[in-house]
Amino acid sequence: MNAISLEELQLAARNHGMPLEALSHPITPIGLHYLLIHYDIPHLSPGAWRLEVDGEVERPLTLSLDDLRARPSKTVAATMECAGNGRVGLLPHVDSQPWLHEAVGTGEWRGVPLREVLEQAGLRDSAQEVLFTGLDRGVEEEVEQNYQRSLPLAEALRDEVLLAYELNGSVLPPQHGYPLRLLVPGWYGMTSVKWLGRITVLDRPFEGFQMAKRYRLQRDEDDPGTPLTRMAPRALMIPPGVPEFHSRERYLERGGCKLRGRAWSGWAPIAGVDVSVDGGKTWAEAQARRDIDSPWAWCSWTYEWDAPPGRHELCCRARDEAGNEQPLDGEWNVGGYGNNAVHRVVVNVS
Ligand SMILES: Nc1nc2c(c(=O)[nH]1)N[C@H]1C(S)=C(S)[C@@H](COP(=O)(O)O)O[C@H]1N2
Ligand SMILES: [Mo]
Repeated sequence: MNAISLEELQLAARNHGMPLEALSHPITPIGLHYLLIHYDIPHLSPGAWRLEVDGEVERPLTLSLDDLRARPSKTVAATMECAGNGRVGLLPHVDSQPWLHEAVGTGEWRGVPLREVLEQAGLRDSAQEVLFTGLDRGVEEEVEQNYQRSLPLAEALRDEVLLAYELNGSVLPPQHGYPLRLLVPGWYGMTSVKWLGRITVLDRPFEGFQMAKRYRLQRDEDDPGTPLTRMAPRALMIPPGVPEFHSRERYLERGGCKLRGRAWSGWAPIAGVDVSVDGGKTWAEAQARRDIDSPWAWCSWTYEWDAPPGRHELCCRARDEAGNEQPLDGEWNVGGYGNNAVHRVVVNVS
């Protein structure tokens, strides 16, 4: 494993992951869902806050939180994962938020369908993309900026794309975007802009920092690369047994052990999950089951293992109905994105 710097530790202490034992919850409890915050969490007062909708629209809108809450709402259970999940597994080391596997969570998000707000504003024929501006501000590569991301119009108009003001039945917490965030189910988390202040309909693709410089798969610094969009398939395992405090290696007794975990893909439903109990030499199919009534949420899987004494490396691997499968090893790229190499857990059986 490669060493991380003090700067990376600083990021990791602010942006925590979901402890993998929390995979036992179908809906991740608030506080266990991972966090990724580029700058500071803005402190926004609900009375003064407004959402502006402008750009290529017939009728620009200014909406308060009460205006949004008064509209018909929709609830969507969706799994969200950071595009940098798995980054530390890539070599040479990529200097950024040092995720292992835990930058994921599933929320029950409630809000207003984005499409209905865009329809109220009236899209002009020139509309091509929708730009989302967060009210958080910071500096990256000497560029001072608000966090901004755009979506092609067709994606923005999908039924399940929400302007969310609730998570798991509670008011959206400050760290998850209070008072309002975008939710784009199926896509990596960077798309779901928090602390929304403005939605601007554009007549051309947005070329801002988080589109042009970040969240792209680049072979090297000169490669413009391709943008990250949907989540690649991934299965994770609840580490069985008990952990050793320092190394986090697992300890359990010989005999029947039910391995459990969850799997998701933003491209298509999960087609199957395979498990290896010998470090990836041989594989057998796990029982995968959709236990949340939402195509955007992860499914659960189980595998009956008769654990023999010794030290073993357990692995799990997901495939989806679009034919995507997790690789054994990740592919290095400049930003350290999209590494969905199989999850490996070392256990000591006595
Ligand atoms: N305004 C704003 N939105 C943001 C971010 C941010 O830093 N600022 N981080 C993005 C990234 S990279 C991810 S992975 C998700 C994380 O959402 P969560 O912290 O609610 O899990 O939020 C996205 N939306
Ligand atoms: Mo992210």
